[in-house]
Amino acid sequence: MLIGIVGKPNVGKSTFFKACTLANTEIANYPFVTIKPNRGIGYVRVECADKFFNTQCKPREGFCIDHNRFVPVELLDVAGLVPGAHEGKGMGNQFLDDLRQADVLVHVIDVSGSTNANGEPVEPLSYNPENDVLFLENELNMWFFQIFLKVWSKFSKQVALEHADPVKAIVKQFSGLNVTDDIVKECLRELGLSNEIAKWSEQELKMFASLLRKKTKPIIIAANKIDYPSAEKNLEAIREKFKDITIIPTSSESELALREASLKGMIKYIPGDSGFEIINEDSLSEKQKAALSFVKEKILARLKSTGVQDVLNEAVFSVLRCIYVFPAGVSKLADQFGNVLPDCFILPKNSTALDFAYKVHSDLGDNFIKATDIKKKQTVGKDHKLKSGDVIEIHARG
Ligand SMILES: Nc1nc2c(ncn2[C@@H]2O[C@H](COP(=O)(O)OP(=O)(O)OP(=O)(O)O)[C@@H](O)[C@H]2O)c(=O)[nH]1
Ligand SMILES: [Mg+2]
Repeated sequence: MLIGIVGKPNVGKSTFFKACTLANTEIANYPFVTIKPNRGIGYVRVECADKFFNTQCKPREGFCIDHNRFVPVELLDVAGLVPGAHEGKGMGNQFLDDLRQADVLVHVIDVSGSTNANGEPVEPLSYNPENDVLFLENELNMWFFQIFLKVWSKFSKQVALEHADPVKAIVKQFSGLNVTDDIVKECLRELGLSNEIAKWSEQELKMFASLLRKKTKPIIIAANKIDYPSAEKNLEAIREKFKDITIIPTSSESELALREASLKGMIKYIPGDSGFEIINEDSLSEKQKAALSFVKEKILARLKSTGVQDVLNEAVFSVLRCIYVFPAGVSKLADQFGNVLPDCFILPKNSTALDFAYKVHSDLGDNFIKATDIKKKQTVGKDHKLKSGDVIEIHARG
């Protein structure tokens, strides 16, 4: 699972990334601070199966606090995009190539309207962040279009010459973009495009590239800097305008402050929670106390969370509709080293027991006999569709 973090410069992409990963990341109030992409591990938060079994898990990756399991996902924070990036403006869009493998994109916008189109600081509320939603989609679509355009003429003629299946040929040619048979078929059907791809006009290719982008790189919006006094006005307007996009208000700076305070042992904070506890009041400076009380009153009391954890969760479980499943045995929940529920896997929507077996180990998939739903103590077959929170044992030959 790779989550790309995109947006114009200076909106808080690196702050969002750092809040999720606690990686050493450069943050500053001017455009193009990030040039080389930052790659790191963040976590989605799910209810751990150890709650159901009334036990305490021991994750091999990630961690678990009070039955809240944090399952790793990969994050990529890239340089800012400006309008015209596909023509080389700003940093251009070459760096987007790092996002080819992304499953979903978090578009960070500055909902306080205090950064202009180029990411330069301006008066709060003086810039309309609606523009950013539109321009970013356009830049991403143009990025895809150019990838296609570069090879299309030669490629489409070759497909015609060899009487190849155009769907399979497209999937193979653009495999680096996470394209699947089903997605290509859906695009052709929805756009009413013919299988004779060499005959498509440039306009048709553009439409195809845009729809494929939308399906392979869906977007969720992090409406960041919601801590600015009147940012909520902009949030409402944007929600009204873009009803089909998930938009979550975030204060990445607040999340970062909470995570760092928690790491230093000053507070107990479970990422995504609506509150925190101060562990040692005396260890806090006046400035730290003021910052924490700001977060508590202005963000957590009003919005119920800083939004950062919600964005990762929504991206994976609502936008992509992925599920999470734990492998275990009927007779014991631990692996051979005694680690209870050591793994939790994120799987694509509609995954079956057989898909899960392959995810755990290809041998288990190849030699699959049956599976057991351990919570229900029920035997299930290879086509059984799994759901989030399932705990599954695979029975295989050999
Ligand atoms: N008030 C407020 N400021 C924020 C928030 N998130 C980030 N900032 C500030 O916004 C500025 C830009 O943050 P960065 O994380 O460097 O932004 P970026 O999008 O990575 O910028 P580039 O790398 O230049 O594209 C910094 O001054 C941050 O402290 C937030 O939630 N609230
Ligand atoms: Mg940055």
